[in-house]
Amino acid sequence: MAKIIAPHGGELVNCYLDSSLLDAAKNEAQELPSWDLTERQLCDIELILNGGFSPLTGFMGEDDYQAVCKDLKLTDGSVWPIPITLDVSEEFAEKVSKGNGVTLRDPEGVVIAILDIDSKWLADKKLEAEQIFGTTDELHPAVDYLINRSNPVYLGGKLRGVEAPGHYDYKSLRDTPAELRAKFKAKGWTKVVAFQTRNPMHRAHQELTFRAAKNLEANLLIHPVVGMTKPGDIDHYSRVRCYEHLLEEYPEQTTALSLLPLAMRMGGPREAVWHAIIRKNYGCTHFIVGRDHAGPGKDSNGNDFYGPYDAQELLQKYQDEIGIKMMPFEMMVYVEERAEYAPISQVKESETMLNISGTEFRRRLNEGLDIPKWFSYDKVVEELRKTKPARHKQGFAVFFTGLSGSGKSTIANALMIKLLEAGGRATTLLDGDLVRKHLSSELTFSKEHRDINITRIGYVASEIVKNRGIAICAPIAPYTSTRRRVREMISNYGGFVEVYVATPLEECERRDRKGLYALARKGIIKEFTGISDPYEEPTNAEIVIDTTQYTVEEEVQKILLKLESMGYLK
Ligand code: PPS
Repeated sequence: MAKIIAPHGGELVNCYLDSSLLDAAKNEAQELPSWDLTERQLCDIELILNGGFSPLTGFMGEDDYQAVCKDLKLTDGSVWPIPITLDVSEEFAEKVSKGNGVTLRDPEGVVIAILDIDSKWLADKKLEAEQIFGTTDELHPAVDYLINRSNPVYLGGKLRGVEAPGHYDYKSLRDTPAELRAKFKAKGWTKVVAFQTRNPMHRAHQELTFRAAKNLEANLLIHPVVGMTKPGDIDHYSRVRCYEHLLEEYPEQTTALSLLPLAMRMGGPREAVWHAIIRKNYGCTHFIVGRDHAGPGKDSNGNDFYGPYDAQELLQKYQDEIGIKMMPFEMMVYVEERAEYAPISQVKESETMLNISGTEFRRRLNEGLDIPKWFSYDKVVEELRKTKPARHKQGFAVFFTGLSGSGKSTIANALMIKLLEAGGRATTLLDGDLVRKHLSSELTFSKEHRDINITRIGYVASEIVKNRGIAICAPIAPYTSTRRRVREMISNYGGFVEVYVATPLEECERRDRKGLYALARKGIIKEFTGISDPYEEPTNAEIVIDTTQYTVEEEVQKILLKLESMGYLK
């Protein structure tokens, strides 16, 4: 039998300094080297400081990190499945060493904590990806983050918390573990089952959470992640409005909503174990784990990264040690004849099962199609329609990539004219040369600077798309991982169409409109794409254009028809 600890019992870490030590620490912080926390580090530190990640008392040192990677355990033997490390640049790492303190600040410069370094090492990221996520495939969002975005050096050590990361949104719905435990105690909730989600909740979710709570005779905590989720997910503002509507569907006094500032890794089985530990820290006794918990989607070969029940199996193994009981759940489907939901295994062969997949639901929203009442609640659908209007009302980006002189700018300009003729949305062209002049004039053509340049373009384009305009981008963008990051940044807000202008190098060089290839061949221009610098050809572009075969007008038509078929033009 699993040992269930009382929801308001169990040791919680609190890394915040006592008020008597605060002033001295704030003075000390001004003298120490400073590191600006990334979005993910800010999520992690909030949960370390407030005890959500108990028993961690800081960012992991190398020994704990190795133990976690190999055995899902900290060196003290407690179960811990995900590395919580502070990744910093090599340049910063050179300035600090074991025994030093580092001031950790939020993006506005507010001092959050002091890290007392007791470990510093160069990460073996490929190995970490393999050990933690079971793959080095960069289509896994956490592997992509690890390999392409996180910094190379890890710092470990205890934290002295100065101030909790600030939030202006939904303050009344944000609880620390201690606050949530106190709330449970005040309400007399001794048995609490938690539900983790990063998506809007519909009737099936209401049914399964309600059933789980009812069967256990437990109270229910809806505990959605509002830190970082999977790129492309619905933003948390819209989701929280949906959850608030959903709360009305449960019996009074039985269910609570609280927001969790976690940065998910989409790590499937290991992530499920992590989620369970966190919920235990937040005072829950039971944790619901369904099919493909925290699944990252498909790999480069189109296969799922993890088996549908791998997460349940792994948590099953560790639940007793953690001190929380897993509630595995089956998929709930709507049974037409009974006009009610039922677990899939309880549906008879003669009955009709109805279900709308996440993909189908998004398609219907995108196309402004009907969403049946049995699937969701009117108020929830209304919220989501406001956030995700039909595609022809959303913004989109057309992102050209290709060698210098491949014809990107010519086609991009012609496309812009056609879109301006059609009207309806504000349209901006972010051409490679123009961006270099107005946004990136200080940058060179090194890999690092090219990445910064493309990320800037992606950022501007994502703002345009967020505001439902059209952004046409035409840089060389030679690196796959940077193009992927731009796609992610923009797909969060609207459409993204990548157009690979695949004019062969020989042809670009033959045309040499700007005379740059000649200079590059002579070595006068260094790091020239295609000559002395790489161009990684896109393999998943929506459109591939061959300018040696078709006219500009024909290419533009191809793009317009693609946009139309995707639903962005009406
Ligand atoms: S990148 O890699 O995407 O940041 O490059 P991008 O900003 O699009 O390049 C803009 C134009 O800079 C000219 N140029 C070079 N291109 C490639 N490599 C080197 N070293 C270089 N130096 C200058 C080139 O004309 C690019 O314009 P396009 O329109 O692509 O010809």
